[in-house]
Amino acid sequence: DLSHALIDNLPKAELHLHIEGTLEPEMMLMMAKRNGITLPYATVEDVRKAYEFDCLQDFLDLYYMGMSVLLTEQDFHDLTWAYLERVHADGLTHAEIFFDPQAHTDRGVKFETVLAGITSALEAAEKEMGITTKLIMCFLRHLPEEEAFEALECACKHKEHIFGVGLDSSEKGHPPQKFERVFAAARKEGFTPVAHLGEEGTAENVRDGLDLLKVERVDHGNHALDDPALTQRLAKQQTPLTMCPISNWRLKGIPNLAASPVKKALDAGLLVTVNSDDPSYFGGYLNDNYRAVLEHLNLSEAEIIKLAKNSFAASFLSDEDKQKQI
Ligand code: ES4
Ligand code: ZN
Repeated sequence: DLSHALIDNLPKAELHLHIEGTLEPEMMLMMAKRNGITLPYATVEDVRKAYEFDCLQDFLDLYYMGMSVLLTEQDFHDLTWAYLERVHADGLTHAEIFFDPQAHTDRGVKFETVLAGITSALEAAEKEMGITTKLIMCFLRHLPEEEAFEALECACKHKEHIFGVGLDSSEKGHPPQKFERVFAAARKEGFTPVAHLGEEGTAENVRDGLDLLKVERVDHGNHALDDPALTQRLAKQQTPLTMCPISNWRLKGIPNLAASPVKKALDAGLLVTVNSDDPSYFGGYLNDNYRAVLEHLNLSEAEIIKLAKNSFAASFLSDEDKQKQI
């Protein structure tokens, strides 16, 4: 119908997307075969059936296992290209993409192999589809600070390809404080800081991310809305939040899509955006997430347009490039 056509045709940016979370079961099995890797799945149906999660950690366990098939530069290129081609059809014109180098270097894959494969696909997408991109390297928060410093050292050799640093993986037990020093070093090196905060963690984590890590954007940020003073601060500063409705639902952060905090964030005047997070694992790409909030939160067409405009406003495009896209 009309609203769905509106969503499909609106230019949109995606700002919260883990490239390893776009690995579709078909590609996973193909790469397992091509690289001689054994997985506990025989068929695409086996893989899909396993994607039933009770919490973030349940998902992370399968996410790290799934990405074990990614070994070569070609693998990272194919993965990235498939995502961009898929969302190009959804009206996506700009993407700010996370990658998790430590999940690969820990398996003996070179940082440079990962980066070269992703980067060549980003360059091809710009040339062939006009999609602009930025790459954000995430530190895995369940690993020691020292290992995050090692990843940062690698990133410093490739500043022309890496725009920002992020923080992902298990939020519980790994508060922002743990990465205060590595974020200070990353900012000093010129990387733009963001972090997953308030996904399973509390409003206090979001506040600490702002104050200690000095993040310029909050990934998820759901639990910021539990705290009225913090909500006011985010509205006043217009700190962007990259929310992921289907992800929240599939990881049981919310009981159903009607409980997504996107509407509450819009009503509070926050610079909120809608994103897919790990579309292959959660069963929805960018437009599926827009349709989910449209239907379950009864959003108006004006609110859908606002979310699409917010996606550019909240991006790290230059003001000049934003004007071209909005
Ligand atoms: C993630 Cl949904 C989510 N939360 C935290 N870390 C992640 N890494 C990939 N997806
Ligand atoms: Zn995420």
